[in-house]
Amino acid sequence: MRLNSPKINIINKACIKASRSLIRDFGEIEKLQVSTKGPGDFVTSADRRTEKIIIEELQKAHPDYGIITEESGIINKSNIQNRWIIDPIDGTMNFMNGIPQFAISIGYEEENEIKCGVIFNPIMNEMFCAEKGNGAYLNNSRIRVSNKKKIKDSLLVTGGPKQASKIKDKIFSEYINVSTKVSNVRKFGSAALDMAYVACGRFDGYWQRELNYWDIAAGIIILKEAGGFVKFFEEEPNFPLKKNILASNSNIHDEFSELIIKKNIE
Ligand code: 2AM
Ligand code: CA
Repeated sequence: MRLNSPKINIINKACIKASRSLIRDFGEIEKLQVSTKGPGDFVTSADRRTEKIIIEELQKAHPDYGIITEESGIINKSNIQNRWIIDPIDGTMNFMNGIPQFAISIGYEEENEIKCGVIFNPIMNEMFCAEKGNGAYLNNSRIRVSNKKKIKDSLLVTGGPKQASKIKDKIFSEYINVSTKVSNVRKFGSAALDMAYVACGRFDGYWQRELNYWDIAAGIIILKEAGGFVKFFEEEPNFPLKKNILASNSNIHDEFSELIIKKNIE
């Protein structure tokens, strides 16, 4: 059994096409690491190339849809009804260091709600996808969140702070506080894959501050369709694309929310 719908098929096709050059680029990274210039510029062009292929493919199917992307910003601004939300390489720093923990992430939003999404790690050949009402899948198999009952037994994943963060101290102390109350915490470096891994039960929960909408758009529907709960907190109305997110299986969600959210209100 696999998820088969017109929208998912369009996104899958764009992912597969874009991943061909991305896989090739990833193969070149190792050589660049020993050069004096380093892989920085190369990664930026890989990012742009991947995004261009994805946009071309999606526009072939729906030229009028709005698009929000990491590299190109907003396209077809007037269409806010139907939008693609694209991150061509999520986990850029992993990609740049030759670590195969990165993904293409594409979500489809209709009337401000994410309706379907795909997260594709081309190196591991793992494609996570979901559509509202039709479940979540990893390649051809249905996925579900874990069944862990207690936060104290949970394996969580998080990310940040980014270098430029103004709330580094807050993020570090939150990390310490959470670490003492759960089984363990991981930092894997790709928000999209972190969400996908909660969806398939590898992690029990995920939280992160200061993300962008494209990092997690596809993950929202994949997680929900896998039976997970997603919550945004400390939202900033003037910056709707900035997100603080908390996601987990349904059993630990209340306990987890209290740990992150209540702690910061006190
Ligand atoms: P990126 O790889 O596309 O930059 C790492 O903790 C996660 O946070 C990644 O998904 C990363 O996305 C995202 N992120 C968003 N903004 C970031 C920033 N300024 N610096 C580092 N990671 C950032
Ligand atoms: Ca990203």
